[in-house]
Amino acid sequence: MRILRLLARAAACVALPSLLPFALVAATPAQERADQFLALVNSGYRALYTVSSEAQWAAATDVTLEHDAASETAGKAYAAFNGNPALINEAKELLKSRDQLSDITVRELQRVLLNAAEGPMTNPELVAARIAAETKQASILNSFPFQLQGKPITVNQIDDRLGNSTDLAERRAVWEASKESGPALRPGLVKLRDLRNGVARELGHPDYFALQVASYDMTTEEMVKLQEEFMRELRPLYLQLHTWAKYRLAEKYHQPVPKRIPAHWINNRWAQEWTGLVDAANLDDRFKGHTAEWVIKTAEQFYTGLGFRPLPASFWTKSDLYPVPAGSPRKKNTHASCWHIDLANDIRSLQSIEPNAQWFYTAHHELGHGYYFMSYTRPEVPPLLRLGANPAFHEGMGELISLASSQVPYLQSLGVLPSDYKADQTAFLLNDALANGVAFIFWSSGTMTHWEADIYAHNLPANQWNARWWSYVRDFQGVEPPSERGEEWCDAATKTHINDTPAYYYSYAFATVLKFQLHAYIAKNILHQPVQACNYANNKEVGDFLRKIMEKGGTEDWRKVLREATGEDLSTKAMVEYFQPLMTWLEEQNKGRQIGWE
Ligand code: X8Z
Ligand code: ZN
Repeated sequence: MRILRLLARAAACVALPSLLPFALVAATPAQERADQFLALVNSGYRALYTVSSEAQWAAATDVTLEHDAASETAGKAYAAFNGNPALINEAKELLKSRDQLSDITVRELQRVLLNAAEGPMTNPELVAARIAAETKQASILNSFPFQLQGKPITVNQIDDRLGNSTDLAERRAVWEASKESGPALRPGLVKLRDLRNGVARELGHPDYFALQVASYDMTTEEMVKLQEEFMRELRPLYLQLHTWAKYRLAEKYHQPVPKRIPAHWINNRWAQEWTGLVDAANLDDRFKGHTAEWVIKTAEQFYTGLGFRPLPASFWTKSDLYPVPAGSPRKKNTHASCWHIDLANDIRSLQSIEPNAQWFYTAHHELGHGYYFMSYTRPEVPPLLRLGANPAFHEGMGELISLASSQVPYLQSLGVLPSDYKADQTAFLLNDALANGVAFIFWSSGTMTHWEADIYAHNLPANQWNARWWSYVRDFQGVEPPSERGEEWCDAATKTHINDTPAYYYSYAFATVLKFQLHAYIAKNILHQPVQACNYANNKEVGDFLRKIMEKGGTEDWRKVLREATGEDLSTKAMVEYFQPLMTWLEEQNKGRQIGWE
């Protein structure tokens, strides 16, 4: 979800929601004062969020100097409102009487301060410098001209070649081509590290990473510790998976078994998801007869089948869903995202959908954001709180539906798999672990989270960035580069989020754990089906369960939302249980092999 990280979150003309619970009892003077203040802030926030997201949308879907300039100007107007010192002071003042305010009012005021911290007008030069640098970085990222052997190559083509080529020399050349954007993005990222930290410190946050995890009501240390717990609990399974994968890949490429897996052996540019390793669960060919339009329409149907409304008509006219046609000079961001342009009904998605399994899951993921937006767009949720319970809940919804969309009975109901298809259960489970969950945790909780914590919270000198990146890839993921990568590279910056959604990626690890937890609840308590093979399709009770979580938006603490929905606290238990049958199988397969890479 690209919800304008820089401009973050939204505003309203929806009148005074915080008055509603108090309509029948006399409001305290503090509550009355807060209501008046928040009515103003919500409407200004929403108006400027809309202007700014429109401008950012134009810049992301058609990279031009004009669109960049408009986006920068709109970003400044947005910050001028949200970071206004009068607004900051009033929010702080009101929070001193928080015991006289409703819970939702307190949450709105806290959000006012978090939004202000993204562009505090207590230091206008710093904010202006940040917005200019963010705009420039996005522009370089979104228009980078990748080349292979001197010829232009698109990101989808890079992914296709890494997904299909069995020629290691070719794979290495493509992998190396995909890292060419790093040096172009490095200077901007070095500058942005300081600007982002400077902005965050202006309102007393220790650094930019701390500002982002404040959305979870957590500190940096708590978030990093949580991510380390995820890895600790999943490590035995990961070590088995890693071992199985490296033997499998060595066989595939006719190479000796390495200690760590060379990065270009894996289909994903960052080894974040390990797809295509399990032939019996490889569904790529099954999507060949379909169109990209079918992919996104089918994703919508998944949600309407659960009882959600169809997407607004404007979604179909205003979204940018398909790759730029060959030969078109237009440059656009190629990473999937979903946008809540006006914090009301203008919902759009930016994708480059092609009919294959990866885009099929991604389309289901993106619409998870879209349906979250739609669910909390209601008068009871003020624009300031039109957010997920936390960012990982937003990601988790899409991830959950993406997991559901990969289950065999659902694919059979669509005709992607024949109705008499006999799935090899172990193969599917193995593929899930490699491509949809376990390997991903060691990239997201490990490499991404630790590297970003280092650059923001621990001020890692820029001349150590690439070495640190690869030391994390080696240690957490057990993956190594095809050759030494010196500091002239900035391989972290080849990952979209490092540039335009900074200090956010732990949210995907959290979302992965959450998706297995929600999925287990749904399978056991609503569908009464086995967790590894169940079909959500057309089940309205599942829709009601998800809607109850989503329609709250950011009005309640995420811990409470999770406990009320599932009766549990956040835990990897469901994820470990989901893969338990696989663990036994892997141990058998890996007998006599050296496990891990140390
Ligand atoms: O960025 C995304 C989504 C957009 S919110 C496509 N994801 C992460 C990534 O691609 O790195 C989904 C899971 C991980
Ligand atoms: Zn997402």
